[in-house]
Amino acid sequence: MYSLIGILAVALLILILFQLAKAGEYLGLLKGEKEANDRNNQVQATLFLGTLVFGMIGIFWSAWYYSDAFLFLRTPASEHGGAVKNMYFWTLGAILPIFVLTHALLFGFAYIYKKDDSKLSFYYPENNKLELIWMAVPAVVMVFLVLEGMRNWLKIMGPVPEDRTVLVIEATAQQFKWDLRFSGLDGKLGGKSVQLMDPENGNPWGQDWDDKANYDDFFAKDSIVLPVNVPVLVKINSLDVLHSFYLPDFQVKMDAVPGIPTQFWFTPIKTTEQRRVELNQPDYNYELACAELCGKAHFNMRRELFIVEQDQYEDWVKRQEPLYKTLKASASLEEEVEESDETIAAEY
Ligand SMILES: [Cu+2]
Repeated sequence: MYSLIGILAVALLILILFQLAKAGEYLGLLKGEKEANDRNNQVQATLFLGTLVFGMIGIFWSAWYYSDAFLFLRTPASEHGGAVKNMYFWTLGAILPIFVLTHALLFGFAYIYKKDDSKLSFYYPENNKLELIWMAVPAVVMVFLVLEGMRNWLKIMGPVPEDRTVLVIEATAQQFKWDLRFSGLDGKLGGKSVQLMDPENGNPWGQDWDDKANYDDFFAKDSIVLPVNVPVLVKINSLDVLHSFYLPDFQVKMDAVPGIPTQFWFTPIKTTEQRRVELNQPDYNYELACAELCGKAHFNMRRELFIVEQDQYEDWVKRQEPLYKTLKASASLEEEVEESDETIAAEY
């Protein structure tokens, strides 16, 4: 409500200034055309200067005021998160001075060089040295930023170093949920195939039941639990539209694209407990969010994520029921039902 009143007040102020300028112009017209133009130029130039000053104050004030809401300003909870955060500040450090300088020149010149009959304009068509400098400096900065970005990209998207055991999970997105398949304690995700997809018979992801690695694969039902200090490789798919697998605290995000498998890996370095202490928020939880507006219930794709010690993780895994086990239980139940139907039929 207050912000609405604020916006209205600013809009009204601009309107009043505009009307005052107009009134001044008409008044000037009565006195003479030239005077009116001069006056108008003066008002325009002052407005340019005001835009520069108030615009800059507004930009820096809002960045400071909302800094708590920027998750990327927090200490990252993953191994490579620090590198991503550094890149953000390198980029900001490179563009912020340029941003301030170009805007000061743009609006400042409009004020300083407003129409003045006592000044003559200066014809200055080109300066090769100047052009070379303003092409070369941004080019060098860009090359540095891109190379640093590539280096980190290859680290995050590339294979996990061979000397580290990795936990592979598979995230399949659809409107509006994530299905997260864990490899169980054998550490292997079982094979699957599009041909085997059979949602009606409880195999929506086409898991191949001839592959024994599938027997202990399970889907995380409510919250997701991951062990601390273990590299997690996330294999990402989508069944319908674009989604995006986003873990803000860990500085990782990857699009889920239908038909194109994507992946990344990250290593959580802080348990949920440690994060709660660090932020001094006893109820704080990590979250998995969909970062691609994917439809009406996009917000519904949010899931809670817990980072725990290895032994707690193993306890959690033991409590999960693999899909294979669920299917087998219901199949033997069906057989029993069929059998009893047959006995009943035989009796009569
Ligand atoms: Cu989504």
